[in-house]
Amino acid sequence: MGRKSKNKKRQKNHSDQNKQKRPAKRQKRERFWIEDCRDSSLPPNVEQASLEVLITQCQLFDDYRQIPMKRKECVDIGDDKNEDIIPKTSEEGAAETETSKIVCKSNEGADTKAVVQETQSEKEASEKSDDEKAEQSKSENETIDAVKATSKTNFSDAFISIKRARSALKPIKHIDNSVEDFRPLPNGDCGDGIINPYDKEEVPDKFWSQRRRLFTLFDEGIRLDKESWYSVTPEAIADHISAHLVGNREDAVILDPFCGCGGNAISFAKMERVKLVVCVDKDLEKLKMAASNATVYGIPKEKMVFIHSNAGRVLSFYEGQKLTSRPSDCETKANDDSVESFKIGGIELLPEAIDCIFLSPPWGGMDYAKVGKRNYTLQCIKVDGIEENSEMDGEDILIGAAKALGEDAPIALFLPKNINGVALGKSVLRAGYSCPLVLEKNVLNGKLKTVTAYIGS
Ligand code: MGP
Repeated sequence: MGRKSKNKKRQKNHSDQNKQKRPAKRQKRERFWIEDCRDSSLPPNVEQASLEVLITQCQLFDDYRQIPMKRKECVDIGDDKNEDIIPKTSEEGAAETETSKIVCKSNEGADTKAVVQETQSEKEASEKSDDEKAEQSKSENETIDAVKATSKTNFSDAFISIKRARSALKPIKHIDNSVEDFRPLPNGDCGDGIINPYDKEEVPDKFWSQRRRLFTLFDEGIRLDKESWYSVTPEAIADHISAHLVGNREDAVILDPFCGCGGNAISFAKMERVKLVVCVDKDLEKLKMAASNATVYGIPKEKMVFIHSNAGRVLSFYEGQKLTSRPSDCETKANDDSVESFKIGGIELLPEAIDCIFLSPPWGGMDYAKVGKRNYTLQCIKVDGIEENSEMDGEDILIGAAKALGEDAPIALFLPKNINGVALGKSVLRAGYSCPLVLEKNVLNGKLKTVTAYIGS
């Protein structure tokens, strides 16, 4: 073999190796709280002020460069249940965690505390001498006493234990490097030759090139405003969340208090077993776009209702899944408006009962990542309050949703990948829940995109 062909072969091997390494490199860069936090266990007998966070993972795939999809009839998106929301057995846990020091930092301003625990695998614990065991139990008891002493109703010192379900331990699948590693061509051309027609300040090329990821039927007339271009949930993720939240419920009524241009609401409405999606937004133009987008997807008119109001206000009208009050003036009524015969109006259109709530609040624009890779909390979310000129944060909204639904009814909360699970766990406790909080990593084409918190059942 000549030197030239040897060199060529070496170059080819090198580029093949690089190709194989690329996904691993990318994963290394993406170390958010959810990736870095370790499993932990609650000290025994700490019942008060404790919550388990169970980390799961869904791996989804799409090909946003593809030829536009054809209009489909309204189809049931099926029983895409999270396959294994099962905590690890102690054996699996032992294999994973061994002796580990767990440092879960919560970001609660001046209250910021590190919850430091020593955990031991059961196997190691059984091998310990009696003295060591006594010493360990003494220190555990001291920790428990310390927690009990400092525990307040605001749960700032609550123990939040972290466990990973089997799905979260599965390696990230990389089925098609050409999709995962695809970078848009200049001017947002995603390979189909169509360049970004918008002002790049309004719609950056990155979002234009991903338009068919947001809505597979984008080319059939989907309408988005500036904010929605960066905040709509990609359809593959939206469909997965819908199936998970609705589960086996028949004739489900879903409340979506931050409907925006309708990505998630349409996904819920596509499900046959969903009876009604109640879409709320404070921006009437967004609601009209959502209704128009629902038409593109062929959603029957009776399956979606569009309500011009704000999230906190609408939640305050429900208690234990039932509508309890409705101000008589109905001042938010939007002139019996309608788009393509979908009903658009005010709070007079609220149904008497709801089953589940899906919360996808604004995260603070594209700057949500600036707080760092593990410091996003519900307090970072700011939305309009119930009263005029007042403000609520994400935790207030969660508390409002929990009250609106009552005991253990299901809420899904759509969050950024830099959410801190310990701080979120404390918010969930403050909202009155004590069941495990499921934090699902939404991995799309091998990349962690978003996190969905499922609370209640
Ligand atoms: P992204 O910031 O574009 O992350 O948001 P990505 O694609 O990982 O970009 P990179 O630059 O980090 O590589 C990812 C997804 O989060 C979007 O597709 C939206 O679905 C969702 N999202 C983003 N924002 C800013 C919001 C928001 O404010 N509210 C809601 N509900 N969802 C958002």
